Amino acid sequence: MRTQVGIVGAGPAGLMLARLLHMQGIDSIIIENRSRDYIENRVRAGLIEHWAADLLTEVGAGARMAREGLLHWGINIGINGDLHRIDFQKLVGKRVTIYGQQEVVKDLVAQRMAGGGPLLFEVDGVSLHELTSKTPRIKFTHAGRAQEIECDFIAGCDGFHGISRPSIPDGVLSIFERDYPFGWLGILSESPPPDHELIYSYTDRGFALYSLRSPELARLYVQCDPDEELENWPDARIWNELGKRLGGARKLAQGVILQKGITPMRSFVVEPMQYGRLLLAGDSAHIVPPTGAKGMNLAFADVMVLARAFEAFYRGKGDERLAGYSAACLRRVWYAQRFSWWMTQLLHRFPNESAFDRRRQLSDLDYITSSEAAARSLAEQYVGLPLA
Ligand code: RFL
Ligand code: PHB
Repeated sequence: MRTQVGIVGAGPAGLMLARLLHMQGIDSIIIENRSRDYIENRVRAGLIEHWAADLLTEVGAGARMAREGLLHWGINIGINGDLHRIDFQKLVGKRVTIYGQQEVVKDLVAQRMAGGGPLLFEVDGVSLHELTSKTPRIKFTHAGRAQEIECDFIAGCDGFHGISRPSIPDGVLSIFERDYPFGWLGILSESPPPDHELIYSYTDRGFALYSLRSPELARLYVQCDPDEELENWPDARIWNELGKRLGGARKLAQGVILQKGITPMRSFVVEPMQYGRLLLAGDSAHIVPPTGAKGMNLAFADVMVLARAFEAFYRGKGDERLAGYSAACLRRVWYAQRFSWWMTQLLHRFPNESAFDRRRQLSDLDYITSSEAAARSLAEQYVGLPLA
């Protein structure tokens, strides 16, 4: 097989990149190691920044989001049970959209299958070759047959555990990372959420987040130990902890738990996000802790920059933009890293924290919930900075 851009991974980054390229008449082949059913049902992110929701609409994948997505013009910060609203509409005139990542994936897959170009599921043994040549290759097996794609470029959109980043020789990438001494236990529950908007709750028992997928479907998280076993969290313990961390200002309805999982928390960046003709985008190049809800949005931002660089190249404007891809992305990547780290360290309990640390967190929370300037800064970053 032969294509202009070989895309490894059919997550938000790979699917959106393929769509943007298709709209410019640039060919791509997407290969994905999981099944269609698996990627369409993997519960993950749920919050789309203002510009990213507009992007989904612009690429023609926003119709169902417009019907089923929920527009949120603010969030609530709970401080030991007292709720404070951050009003995005008043502060920055923007909103975020609640719409599950797997729904975004379904919409982009459906669009691709309806005539956007090849998308191969359940490929095996993917490996990348000749990355510094003008014809890099992807080898894999599909339906029992060995396959090879000759490309002009390879986009590594295969997430944090993919093979693209590890295909770059040792010593080329600088790695910046931080682990956090806690994780999130997340559930999807058939019950109305405690509020129509999100509640980020700081409490002496630890952090909790009350989110949703629809008015009848709650997405709830509690801070837990990073290596906690799920069996230590029977449903009754989860509900008890969620109830205590919500405090008295709202009521917590319980429901059937449809999904349960533990997410470790990590900040991670590689620089540069490219090697020869392999360009990394999304989680393959960087991970943020979920507290700032930035992961999927950052994946979209990367591929916007990447698609523009490919467009310049194929329009005969040279490879200057491709050469500058990493530098163009990293500024936004580090803004999102800083914001996600800041939200995380602000809201969680740390194992070795001192009384000073707790007072400092409370003072910071007091500041963002009482100073308009501080609230505006939070709001501006939360709804998503404009693309450069
Ligand atoms: P993905 O989504 O991981 O997609 C990578 C795809 O590549 C496939 N793959 C391979 N394919 C072929 N060959 C291989 N060798 C392959 N190895 C892997 C995988 O199967 C997969 O389909 O990466 P992408 O596209 O960069 O997208 C990133 C986002 O998925 C991620 O940043 C977000 O989910 C993070 N995140 C959130 N982001 C937000 O913007 N807002 C949120 O509210 C938010 N909440 C979250 C989150 C992530 C969470 N978890 C579970 C990690 C909440 C949670 C709990
Ligand atoms: C979610 O709804 O899954 C969600 C929302 C906000 C976050 C993280 C996750 O910060």
